[in-house]
Amino acid sequence: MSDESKDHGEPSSFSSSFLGQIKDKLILSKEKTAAQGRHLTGMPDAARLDRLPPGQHRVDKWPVLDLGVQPDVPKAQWRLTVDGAVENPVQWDWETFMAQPQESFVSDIHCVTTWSRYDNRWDGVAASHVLDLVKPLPSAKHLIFHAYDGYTTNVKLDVFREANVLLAHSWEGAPLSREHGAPVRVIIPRWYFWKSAKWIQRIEVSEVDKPGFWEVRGYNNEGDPWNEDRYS
Ligand SMILES: Nc1nc2c(c(=O)[nH]1)N[C@H]1C(S)=C(S)[C@@H](COP(=O)(O)O)O[C@H]1N2
Ligand SMILES: [Mo]
Repeated sequence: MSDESKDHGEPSSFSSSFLGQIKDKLILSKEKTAAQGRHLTGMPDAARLDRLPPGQHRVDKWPVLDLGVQPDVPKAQWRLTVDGAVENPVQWDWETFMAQPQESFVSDIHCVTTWSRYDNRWDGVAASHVLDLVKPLPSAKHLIFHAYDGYTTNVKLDVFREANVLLAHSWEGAPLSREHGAPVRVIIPRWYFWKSAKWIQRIEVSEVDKPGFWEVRGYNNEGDPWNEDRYS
């Protein structure tokens, strides 16, 4: 930098303010990286510097996307099975599910079809609580969600274990509507929304990966909006 200021014959005040600008840029980019790193461990979306992932636009209304079937699953008939490569498989009815510790999170939705919706408040049971109970075998690395409409989607076990992943029964303080996945859906805020299965019926813990409905039809096997993991 001192060479540069000499070459241009600028007074040292130019040099130091130029340095200052570079420093600010460096700090800003490091802060961004740190913000995104913190996000991985559950930093609220609202605290991010860059909140809109690349290629996304913001919407206020919550769109509905599914395969054209919106199953009607009364709470009395609803069951959730968590099984596969676990020590303690469980099957919960509605009362047992609601008797688990309840958590509340606010997170953004990012759909691969390019809409994002900020600040959604979810209530439900934390994924980490479910995993603590069923105890996946050390060899288990994958999860496959099975839904009442026949939909499936897969994630890595470690993604499901993250702090703000939820089996949600409520949105904005009211029970989920049927079209959005009642009585219970998965919410994985850090991934594109196709990974968040509506009308959840079974969570299969697995040693092998099993790509789901969209994953075998050209969608990415991962789904990180910040990495634009859209299509494979
Ligand atoms: N059971 C089930 N879950 C599903 C889907 C589906 O078709 N069936 N679609 C996925 C896709 S592609 C998206 S974008 C979101 C849409 O959720 P929403 O309708 O509540 O916005 O649900 C995901 N989960
Ligand atoms: Mo989607």
